[in-house]
Amino acid sequence: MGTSDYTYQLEMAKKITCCAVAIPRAEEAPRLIDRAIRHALLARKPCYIEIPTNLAGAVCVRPGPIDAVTELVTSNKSALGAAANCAAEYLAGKHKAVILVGPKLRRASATAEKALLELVNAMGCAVAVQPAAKGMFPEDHKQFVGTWWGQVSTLAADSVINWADAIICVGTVFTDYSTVGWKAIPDIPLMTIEIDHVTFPGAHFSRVRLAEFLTHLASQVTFNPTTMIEYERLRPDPPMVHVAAKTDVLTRKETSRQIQNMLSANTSLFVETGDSWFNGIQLRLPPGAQFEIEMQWGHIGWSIPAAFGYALRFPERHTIVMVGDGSFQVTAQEVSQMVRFNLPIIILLMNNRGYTIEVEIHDGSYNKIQNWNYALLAEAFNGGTGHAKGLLAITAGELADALRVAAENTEGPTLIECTIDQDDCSRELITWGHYVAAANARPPRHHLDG
Ligand SMILES: Cc1ncc(C[n+]2csc(CCOP(=O)(O)OP(=O)(O)O)c2C)c(N)n1
Ligand SMILES: [Mg+2]
Repeated sequence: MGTSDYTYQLEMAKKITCCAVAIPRAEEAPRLIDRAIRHALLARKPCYIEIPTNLAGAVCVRPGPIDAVTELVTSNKSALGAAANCAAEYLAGKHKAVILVGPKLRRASATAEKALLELVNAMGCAVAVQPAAKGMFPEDHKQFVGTWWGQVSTLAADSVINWADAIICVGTVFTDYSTVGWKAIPDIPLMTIEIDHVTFPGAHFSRVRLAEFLTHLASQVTFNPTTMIEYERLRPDPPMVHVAAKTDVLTRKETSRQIQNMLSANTSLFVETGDSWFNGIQLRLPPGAQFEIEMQWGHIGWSIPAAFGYALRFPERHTIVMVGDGSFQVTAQEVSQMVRFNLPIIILLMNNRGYTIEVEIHDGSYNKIQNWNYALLAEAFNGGTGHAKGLLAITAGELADALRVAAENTEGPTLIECTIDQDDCSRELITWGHYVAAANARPPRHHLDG
């Protein structure tokens, strides 16, 4: 550090993007920029292009046709056919097939969700989603059986997944978070459809694109509703929802009840790491509603800038963020950008005075944080010209009033601080936290290579 080495940022970007390039000379610009953009389009992930200020205006050679950059990669035909044959073998003799949808489904291609629906309708079996894939399969579909998240599953999805004799995994990601501390891992042989390959017990096929494979499979599978018939017996009754009186002190459950009533086809809901994950996963998404969650790393502070970028791209959608006080403090200044661009994002800040999720995983004094006056802070960003509103809700009635104010504020963000008791957290968070804590406390593995 502190030397005149200007490659640090490129080296850092290489670790967190699918392709990172730095343009050293103008004549290399077309080749390197094309390469980075091609990678980004294919992987549907960010790339990094570094252009020195004194090169940005330079003339470069003329780039070729853009098709070379944008053309899609299709499956290798013989690999696709062979994988389909293997799928028929895998499903032969199985009676209790289910489909498990993971977050890579949407990353695979723009047509992947539609292709999945074709397969689901052709198979007639139960369909569960992983938590990070919530919203990638319509929750009003008759074959939707909930979020499979081991002990903290919704709608009893675990009862049917644990009973299955074949699981078709589509874009799944198994981590300590999605498996509840490595507890919820299917223990039967799986068929795994990834973005560009398919794997079976004993066979692997490269260059088979996910959406193409799903469509192909849809044309050859046999309809078998066994897992749905069983699920209809297991499907839990709708929960009895208690409606708080206006003067009742606000609780987590009452906040969720009011948020549930706000959701529409036009809502895009962002849920941040913390109890907001669990509160968000429990909500029922109406058709058309979008759900965004970052469960790969769970880095706190993600939701505020992510919602800002999203609202710029989709101004017609109604963006709502559920975020905890601790996470909000990491990137609070990005509210300033929402104010600057007049984005009517609603931020529901759950103030339970600390890092509650961490209390359940590993408690200590570091889980306490300085309390802020969040409503005042949001309005501080106005600086005389902005239209942000900051409101505090201590009772159920105050939250309802604040949501009405938020709906009318179309010129800027509205932050509603929902004050809840420090111990008011979801049962699911506590259960999940205990298992993840146990997994994280395993003795370290000793590496032979030292
Ligand atoms: C960048 C980063 N730093 C630290 C953590 C560890 N961490 C996970 S959740 C969390 C606290 C979340 O607190 P809050 O947003 O208030 O949510 P709550 O659980 O209280 O609802 C922390 C510190 C992390 N995941 N990412
Ligand atoms: Mg908190």
